Amino acid sequence: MPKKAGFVTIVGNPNVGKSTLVNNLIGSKISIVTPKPQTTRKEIVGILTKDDYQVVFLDTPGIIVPRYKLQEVMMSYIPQSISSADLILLLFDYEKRNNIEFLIKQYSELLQELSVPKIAVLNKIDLAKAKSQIIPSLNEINQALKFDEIVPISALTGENLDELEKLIVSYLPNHEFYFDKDSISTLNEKFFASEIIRQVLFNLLAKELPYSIEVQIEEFIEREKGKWFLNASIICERQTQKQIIIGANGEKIKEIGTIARKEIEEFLGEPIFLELFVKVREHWRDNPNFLKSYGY
Ligand SMILES: Nc1nc2c(ncn2[C@@H]2O[C@H](COP(=O)(O)OP(=O)(O)OP(=O)(O)O)[C@@H](O)[C@H]2O)c(=O)[nH]1
Ligand SMILES: [Mg+2]
Repeated sequence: MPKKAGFVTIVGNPNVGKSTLVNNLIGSKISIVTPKPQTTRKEIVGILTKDDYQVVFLDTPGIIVPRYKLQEVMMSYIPQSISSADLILLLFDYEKRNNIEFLIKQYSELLQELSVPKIAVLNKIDLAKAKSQIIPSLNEINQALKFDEIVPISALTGENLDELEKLIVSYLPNHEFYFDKDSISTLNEKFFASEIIRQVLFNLLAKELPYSIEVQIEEFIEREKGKWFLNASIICERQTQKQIIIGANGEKIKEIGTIARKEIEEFLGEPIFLELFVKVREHWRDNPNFLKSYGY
């Protein structure tokens, strides 16, 4: 049988569960997930390989109207990711079902121009009290725009993901694998380590502060014997933010470090020594030079 392979771009509003879906389909936590919107900031590549197919998922930042340069750069990744797609998944959040018609109107211009197949995915159906409750939302999606398929799922519980995977594969072209069958991403360990720290910061810091934060791995030293050594900078915008991140008597930064170290160790499968420094870089989110140096 000829092999199938292709690129599947996942788009949708912030917080609809795009990264959760990629992680669950691939079976690895490669894209960070938090309860806060705008968690994903770059295109995250996740590769699923089975005997006769390879799906290259492109997870993207949730679509928003940008208010500062970082968000502009985040949004610039979306047309890029879409242009390499063999198939588009547009995710909707069942919790936000009252907005579906409005959302589809927003997306229709973007989607109608695309010649590749499009699957509408209604996520978080575990939140419906009864299965019958999701039918009106599916109908609404169906009436608002022409999709090739409409699939209800729960990325969290895994409900209907096997069916979604089968559908995705049915739309893939016959093609040789793009990547080694053992690779799960094109991104490196250093990047994943910085993302894990950012995930911890999103979870531990209140409201708006995570949006002013970036993480840079300054040193990443693999050792044959003994613990690997990682040094990371936590970049924020103001001195007052730095004080919050460090906390009274350094309690907060200690907590951040402990949790991040454990999660990075789990990801790398190696014991590590993690050193964290907090730096202030005023208005980095609006500074093209800082953004560039942080890989945006
Ligand atoms: N109940 C429920 N929660 C979900 C489901 N999928 C994702 N979530 C939750 O929704 C929140 C956002 O999930 P993410 O995967 O980070 O969402 P995202 O679309 O990648 O968000 P951005 O990166 O900010 O655009 C997290 O708290 C997830 O646990 C689901 O199927 N059911
Ligand atoms: Mg995400």
